Amino acid sequence: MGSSPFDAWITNDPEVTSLLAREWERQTTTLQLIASENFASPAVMAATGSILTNKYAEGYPGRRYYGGNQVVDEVEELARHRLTSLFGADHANVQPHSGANANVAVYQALLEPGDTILAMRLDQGGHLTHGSPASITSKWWNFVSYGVTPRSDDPAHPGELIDFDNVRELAHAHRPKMILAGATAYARIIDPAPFREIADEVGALLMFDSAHVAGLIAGGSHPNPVPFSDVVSFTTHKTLRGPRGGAILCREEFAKKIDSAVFPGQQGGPLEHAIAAKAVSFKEASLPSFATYTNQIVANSKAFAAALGAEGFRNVSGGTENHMVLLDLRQFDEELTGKVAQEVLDRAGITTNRNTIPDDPRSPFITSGLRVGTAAQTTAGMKEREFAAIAAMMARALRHRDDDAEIVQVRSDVAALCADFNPYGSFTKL
Ligand code: DSN
Repeated sequence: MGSSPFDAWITNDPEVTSLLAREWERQTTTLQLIASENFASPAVMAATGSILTNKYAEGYPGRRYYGGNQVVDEVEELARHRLTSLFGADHANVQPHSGANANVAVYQALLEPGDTILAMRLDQGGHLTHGSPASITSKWWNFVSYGVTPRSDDPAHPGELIDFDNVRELAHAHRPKMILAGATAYARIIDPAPFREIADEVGALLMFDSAHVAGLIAGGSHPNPVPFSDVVSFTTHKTLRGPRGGAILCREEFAKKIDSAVFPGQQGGPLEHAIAAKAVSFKEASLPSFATYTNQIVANSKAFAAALGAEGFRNVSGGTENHMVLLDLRQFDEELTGKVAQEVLDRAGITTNRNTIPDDPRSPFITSGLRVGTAAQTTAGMKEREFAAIAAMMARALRHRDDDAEIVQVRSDVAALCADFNPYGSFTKL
């Protein structure tokens, strides 16, 4: 069993120590292909586990409801400054505990209950907080949903791309107060320019949820939505590779409303240890090495998509331009569901998540799709060659899913690959 350098801090709690050691082992000996995950740096993890966890700091720098916040004020100011510089934004709020909190705070700040928001439908690639019937957002606001264009068998025009004619038509028909761009299962670049154009045609605000691609934007691999948007929300732990949490960027005119919606509107005391870790990650994301990293993420995804295609999987939207590949499993095997594929791959040491695909005939719990991402294993140093090998391992495990010996063999090949690409390799030697 492996051990992390943090274990020394908690040796008086063998149960938790043992659980952390097991998770350390899992993360470093199996493949992490969940598109929304990454390996945070040791510096980010150290700040997350720092003394700042002890401090109450309700309010904002210079306007706290508790004493003793001299240092915390500097921490949060540093995080805000680094973030506005990174994306060229007027104002940043770094307090949201998560992306969901950030999104709800934006709606709360800029809309009245019942106002209309035009957003991407969950089963077409949108997020729960984009008005899913299961989310509180759909109870408080009136969501109208756009989707993607129909699938086509013409490789030059594969379809399953954001349907801007549909966005424009719905915007003119429903006159939403806000148009929301951004997705959670969409493998193509989301161009903010046509969204801005449509928002201006109908006098709507434009919000861009860049949770998945914030790192790709910071690294210059994707267009920056900030100059086009009134508000940009995101999580800090996906491609941005920071601690688990959320953040909001906005134009100066909305700063006061956004801040009031986050605190006291949504949250109480901010997690200043997480904010310090966010500050660390914003600095990391501003370095030239981060641009190299995000370009490699995209190159790896393209190689992965091509290799998966060669194994018989269908790439939804015909390929990828970001950190994820969304697979339609039916072409590989009509009987194979996303649920079964995820479970088989788990047994083989390949961590993925099942996902609905556009017009999926199966339920969100079963699905016909699988979502895989390259951000985490790219952090671990993997390149195109390794992703081609992973595609072959996935196909092998899924083809032989009823053969335990074959699954054990794939798991052993996965472990051998991971041994050469441990994201915390040098760290474990401390
Ligand atoms: N659940 C996250 C994802 O995996 O995309 C988004 O919140």
